[in-house]
Amino acid sequence: MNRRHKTKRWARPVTVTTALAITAALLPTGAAYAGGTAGVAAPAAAGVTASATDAALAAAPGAQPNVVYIVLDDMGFSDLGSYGSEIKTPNIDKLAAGGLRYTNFHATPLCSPTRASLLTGRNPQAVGMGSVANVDLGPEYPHTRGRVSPTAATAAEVLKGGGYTTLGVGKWHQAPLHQATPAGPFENWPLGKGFQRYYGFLDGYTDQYAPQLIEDNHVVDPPKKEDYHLTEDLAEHASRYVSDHVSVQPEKPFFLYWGLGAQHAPHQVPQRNADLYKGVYEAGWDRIREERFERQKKIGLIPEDTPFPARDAGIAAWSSLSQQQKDLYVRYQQTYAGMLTQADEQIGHFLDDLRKFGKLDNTLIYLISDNGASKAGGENGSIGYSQSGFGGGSGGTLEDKLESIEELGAAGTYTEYPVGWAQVSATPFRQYKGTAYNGGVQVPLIVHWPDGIKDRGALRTQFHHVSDLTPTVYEVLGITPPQQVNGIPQQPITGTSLAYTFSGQNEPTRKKTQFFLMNGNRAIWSEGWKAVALRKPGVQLEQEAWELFDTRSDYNESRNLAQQYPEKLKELKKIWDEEARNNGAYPIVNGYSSPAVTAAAPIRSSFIYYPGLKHIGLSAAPKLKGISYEISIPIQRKEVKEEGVLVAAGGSDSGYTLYLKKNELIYEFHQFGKVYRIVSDTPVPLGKAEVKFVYTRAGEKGGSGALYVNGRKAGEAELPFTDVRSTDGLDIGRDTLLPVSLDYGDPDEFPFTGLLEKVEFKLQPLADSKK
Ligand SMILES: [Ca+2]
Ligand SMILES: [Ca+2]
Repeated sequence: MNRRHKTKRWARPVTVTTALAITAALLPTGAAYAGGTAGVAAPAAAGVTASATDAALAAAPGAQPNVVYIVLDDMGFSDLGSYGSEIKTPNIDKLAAGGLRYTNFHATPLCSPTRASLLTGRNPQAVGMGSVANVDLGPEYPHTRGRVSPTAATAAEVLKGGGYTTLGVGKWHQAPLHQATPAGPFENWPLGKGFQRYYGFLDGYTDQYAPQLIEDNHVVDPPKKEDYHLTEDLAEHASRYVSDHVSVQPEKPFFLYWGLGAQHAPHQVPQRNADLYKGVYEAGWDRIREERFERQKKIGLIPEDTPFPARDAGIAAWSSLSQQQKDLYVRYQQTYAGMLTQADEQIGHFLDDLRKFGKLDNTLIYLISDNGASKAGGENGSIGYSQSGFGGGSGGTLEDKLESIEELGAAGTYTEYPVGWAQVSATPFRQYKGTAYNGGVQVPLIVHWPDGIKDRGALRTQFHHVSDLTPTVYEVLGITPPQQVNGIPQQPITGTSLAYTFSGQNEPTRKKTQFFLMNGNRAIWSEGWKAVALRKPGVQLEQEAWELFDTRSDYNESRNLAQQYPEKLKELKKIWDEEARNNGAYPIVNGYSSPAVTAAAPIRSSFIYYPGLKHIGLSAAPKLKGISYEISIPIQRKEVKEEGVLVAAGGSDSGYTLYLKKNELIYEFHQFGKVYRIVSDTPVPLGKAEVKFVYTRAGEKGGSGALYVNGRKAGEAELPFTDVRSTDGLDIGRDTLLPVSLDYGDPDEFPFTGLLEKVEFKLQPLADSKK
């Protein structure tokens, strides 16, 4: 595969502040904190009181703590230094050393559901986010709408009503992606959900060098800064938003939500940062996993008697790998680790700013990961979409990846580490993102609040869940969430505040039950017992085997007691069923494979786009998969040198572009290293002209593309398909972010310099094809 990029983005030197490093070994063990001084903050001013009306959301009196949620993505339980890792995360470790680390904290198995749960204090199905925001099954499936129901106000809405300034940066993934257009609709965008300012991205992931960005209710143009990286950009915006706020309204508290793109794929970081880990990962994933495990015991994060889980069946012993494989796999993990160190550094800059503003001690900060480590990179990892099962590509061969090893981590790639490293991230657990085993849902939680938590650097072992974090904030702020918001009656909040753990080190958990469901993967935790069932395609739900664990004596789910305690399992399955009913989780669906995935997206067979339209994400662009269609574009030119892109989608890894250059009309389709190109056989006349691309589907597989100039066929080629998979979307009159063609030449985005009247897509009526 030969994937070139318009610019190489490797140059930026990154300094890692090792002086701040607190190695895991230096952090005291949990045992050392027995009897430590503990103090819970008295609830701040009694602020807001319960009422059935919106009017009850009166401003809270002053000196309220500020609140910051920092959400890392797809980062496993063991990846932070303070959770046993060799990865350098000195700033986050400092946060841990000044606050609390939780050893028994759980997210949901996936991105959007965790964020919905975090922001609302409820279970994801109950609020409409049973799957990711990409999946909107329509009104018949209220548990899977790709959005948060207005019956479950977010922390931003409630805190804004309580007198807070509400700020957000980074990953949103809480609006159905068919609404991610320059024209909304906006009710599920951050500003529709209680944020007053927001800068970030709507999708579940984006290219770190060429991200699809929004600010407030606007799609914004791509960053033009040399050596740009999204993680730095988000940190700068987080700092600026807070700086603006404290400069102008220092007496008023703020709430900041910060969702990092890190550590979701694509794993992209300047080479210099990855190079920090030269010589580290040659030890191999078996050895690194053992070392993390031993460190976790030493820190006291995991019980002494925790058994070391066997290597997964699908992962090769490091010693059995070829040198070429080792070289490739080491590069992936260097990139992953370098990306996390960069994220840590940026979090450190933000925390330094908070300190400068005099706000660090009076700010309650949570830092979590939204789910466990991802195994989507498969056996060999991925460098391009073509190599990623997640991106829908073929998976690619080891040879493909070795061939593109120098591209690893660069702009336009979809770099993701192989499952061997995901198991290291999951130490000491089994399984990954997407399942309700510990490896999918047990994640770090660090709470830092010097004014409210006197116990420093201590561990907390109580079972808790991401839906408990916002209820905790309401409790410590003395805010009773209103029964109506915007005139809409609110569902009860089901999370359990963990504020009692701020002082109560040894107090048993107040959580009684926690229910998990993700694409048919199920689990229930109840008073220390946990039952888990993994969805098996083709097997009836009722026939699936459940495993049973006593988590009080079995920290990492290593002893299945289902045979030994059938009655206990039966009881837990009954509780699961009750919880599923209480949370509106039936019928159980697999969001990805459901035929109704796009049911709620507007179905149209005609799209007319006018010049000046901002970038549109692929989820909201015309769907070209498996259908015949045409794109017709009336233009007007005075001179031959008027040229440029008429319409383009995606980038050079996967994308199409229709452009004029040197008086020729050119169509290119790029897919995973292959380039299909059609060039008009006659010049495009000056003056008014209509150019057209027509794609004709031929049966189940295959098809052909043709160019027309003023109604006359001007070129034709076989084209097996033309649908695009990319972090980049659709542009009219230019090609932003990742350029599709390598032939544009110098001008940035290669904007069309003639007159472009409109770009019209006419799709084969969808009734004729599968939706
Ligand atoms: Ca995630
Ligand atoms: Ca592009």
